[in-house]
Amino acid sequence: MRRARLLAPAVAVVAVTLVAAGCGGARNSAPVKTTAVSMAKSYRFSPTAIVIKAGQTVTWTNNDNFTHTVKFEGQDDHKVDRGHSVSIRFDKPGTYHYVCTLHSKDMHGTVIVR
Ligand SMILES: [Cu+2]
Repeated sequence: MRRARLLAPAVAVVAVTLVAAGCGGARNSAPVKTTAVSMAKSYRFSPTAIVIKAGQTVTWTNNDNFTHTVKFEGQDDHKVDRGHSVSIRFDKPGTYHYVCTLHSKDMHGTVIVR
């Protein structure tokens, strides 16, 4: 049923490394309560920071004309072509940072799991 669940145990590992990385995701805008993230134009994830509940699945959809990726530390890089999406389930509370490896300088985001 939930294929993305397979990723959950590995995603949980990210939390350990993120603690060491500190809270670099802090920005002016507060995290948005949603499970839908768009890869929009201007090379950014929108919203940049989201907050969800443990057990929820986040879906990234590429609404841009270019291919982007979703890569959490210690995880596989999920390539998302234009018009496609990827879903990842988060079972453990924590703060998870991710990047688009193709545009890692500009495209990064945060998933806060409560
Ligand atoms: Cu990108």
